Amino acid sequence: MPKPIFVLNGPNLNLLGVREPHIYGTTTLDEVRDRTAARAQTLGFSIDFRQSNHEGVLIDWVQAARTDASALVINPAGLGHTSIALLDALKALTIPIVECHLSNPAARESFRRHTYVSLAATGQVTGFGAVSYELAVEAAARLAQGPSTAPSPSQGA
Ligand code: CA2
Repeated sequence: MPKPIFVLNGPNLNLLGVREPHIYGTTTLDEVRDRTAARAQTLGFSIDFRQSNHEGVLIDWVQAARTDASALVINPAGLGHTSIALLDALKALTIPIVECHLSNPAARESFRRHTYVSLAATGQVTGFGAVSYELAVEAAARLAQGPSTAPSPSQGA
């Protein structure tokens, strides 16, 4: 079994499904965790799903991912727009990093259009609600498995 994919969640995401359902939907973070775990399992991975309201705790978990994770999915929430310290921690990783958002920050207020996390991320999945996490973990799993060995069309018979 490969190392787990870390799925880290930033401040206020513990309120998911409880407050502001018009923006973030009615699915709770526990339900997101269960769906994401199920998708990861079909891809041969487990997940380590965590949430904190504290920047330093998230940074400690990012640092732990250096040795303990196959890949990292992170919804940094508001910290994505503000935290250079979180970016610095992410830059120390060599594993794939997928930035994940429930909403589409590019379609919201202008201050959400930039994230520091995107400077370290391999890619982003945004705007699909809870499904963003499933797609992000699928991308992370595929990246962690390395390049496909399937022949490209130009290599065919
Ligand atoms: O769309 C996302 O996933 C965000 O990361 C959510 C952040 C926001 O600051 C980002 O721009 C986009 C906010 C997380 C707060 O989550 C809540 C959930 C329910 C009720 C209140 C807050």
